[in-house]
Amino acid sequence: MNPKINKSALVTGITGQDGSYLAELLLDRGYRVFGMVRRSSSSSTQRIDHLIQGDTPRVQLVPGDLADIASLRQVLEATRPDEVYNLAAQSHVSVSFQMPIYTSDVTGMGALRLLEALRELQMTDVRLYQAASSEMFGNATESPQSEQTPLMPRNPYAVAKVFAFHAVRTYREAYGMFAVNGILFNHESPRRGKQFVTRKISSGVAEIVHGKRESIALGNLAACRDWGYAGDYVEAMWQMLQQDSPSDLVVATGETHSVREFCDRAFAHAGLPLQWRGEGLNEHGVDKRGVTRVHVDPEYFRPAEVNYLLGNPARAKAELGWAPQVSFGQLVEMMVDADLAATGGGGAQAASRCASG
Ligand code: NAP
Ligand code: G4F
Repeated sequence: MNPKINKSALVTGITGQDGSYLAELLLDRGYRVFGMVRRSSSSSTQRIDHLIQGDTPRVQLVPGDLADIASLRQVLEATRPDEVYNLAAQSHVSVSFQMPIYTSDVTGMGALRLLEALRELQMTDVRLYQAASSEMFGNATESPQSEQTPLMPRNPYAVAKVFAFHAVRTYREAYGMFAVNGILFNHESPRRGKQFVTRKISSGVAEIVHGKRESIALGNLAACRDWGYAGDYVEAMWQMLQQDSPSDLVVATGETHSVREFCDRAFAHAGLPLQWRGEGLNEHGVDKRGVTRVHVDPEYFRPAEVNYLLGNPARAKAELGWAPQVSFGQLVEMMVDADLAATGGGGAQAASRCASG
C-alpha cells in the first residue's frame, strides 16, 4: 500500500473479471474506489463481495448503465474521480453476433456516452482508460500485431470496440483529454466467465475429474490466442494512466497458443493426458482409457472467426516497463487448480487420483 496516493477512481465493469482485479490493485495503492454497477434483480457482485461486504466496505458502488447517459452524468458528478477506467462492455464475441445492435450500443456508444458526459460536465481533466481489444485486429494483415497494425474487425463486438477506440482518440485530440486505449490481448484467470474458452475448459476438466460430466464440446480447436494473466494486465491499465502523456498501447505476452494446446495442458495437469484423433468435425481428444474428453460441436463455430492473434508488447515494455509475470503454463495450471478446488476440493489430490485411476 502506498499511503501517499490520495486519488479516487471510478471503475465501470467492476463486477467483471478485470474490474475485480483492478479494484484490488487500486485499493492497495491507496485509492478511494467507486464501482459503477447496473441494476439487476439478482446479484452479480460475487467477484467483489470481499470488497463491498462488512461494516466498512472498501469499494463504494454507484448505480449506472453505459446505455444511459443521464446515469453516467450522475455517477461522474457524485464521485468526481481523478481517473476513470471504462471496463464495462458486452464483452462476448459470439453473443455480439446474436445481439449486434445491443453490443454496439453498450460496447461502442457506451464509451462515447462516457466521453461526452465528461465533456459536458467540464471534467476533461479526468484521466480515462478505455478497454480496447486485440479483437480489433481481426484476421490481421501482419504478425505480431502492434500499435501500427491496421484494424480489421471481423465481428460486431470488434466493430464496437473500433468505434470506441476512435472516439477516445478523437476526444484526446479535440479536447486535450488524457484518454488512452489499452489494446489488450486475451487475459484470463480463475475469475474468467465460464462462457470464454479457457474457463470453459478449466471448469470442464474439474467437472470431469469429479465425475460430474464426461466430456467438453468446443468449437474451433485451431484458433490461436495470446493468453496472459488478468492480474498482470490490470497493472498495465494503471500504469497507462500514470504516464506523462497519453498514448495507446498493446498489452500482450508475445506468445500464442491454440485452443487444442490449452486443452492439452489443462487435461495433463489434471492427470488425464489427451491424444487427438480424427479431423475436422470428427476431431476428438481421448484419455489413456480411450474415453472421449473433448469433441467438436459446430454450435460453437462463429459466423466469422479470428483465427490467430499474437501481440507485440515492445512499446508497453519500453514506455511502462511492463512485462507479464505469469507464463502460459502457470496460467493454465492456476485455472485448473482453482476449478478443481471449487468443484470438489483439493486440486492436486484430485488430479493424482485421476492419474492413478
Ligand atoms: P467481463 O468479465 O465480461 O465484465 C464486463 C463488465 O461490464 C461486467 O461488470 C458487466 O456487469 C459490465 N456491463 C455490461 N454491460 C453493462 C452496461 N450496459 N452498463 C454498465 N456495465 C455493464 O469482461 P472482462 O473480461 O473483465 O473485460 C473487461 C473489459 O476489457 C471489457 O470491456 C472487455 O471487452 C475488454 N477486454 C477484455 C479482454 C479479456 O481478455 N478479458 C481483452 C481485451 C479487452 P454485470 O456484472 O452487470 O454483467
Ligand atoms: O475465449 P473466447 O470466447 O475469447 P475471444 O473471442 O478471443 O474474446 C475475448 O478476448 C478478446 C481479446 O482478444 C476480448 F476483447 C473479448 O472481450 C473476450 O474477452 O474465444 C477464444 C477462441 C475463439 O477463436 C473461439 O472461436 O476460442 C475459440 N473457441 C473454440 N471453442 C471457443 C470455443 N470460444 C468459446 N467461447 N467457446 C468455445 O466452446
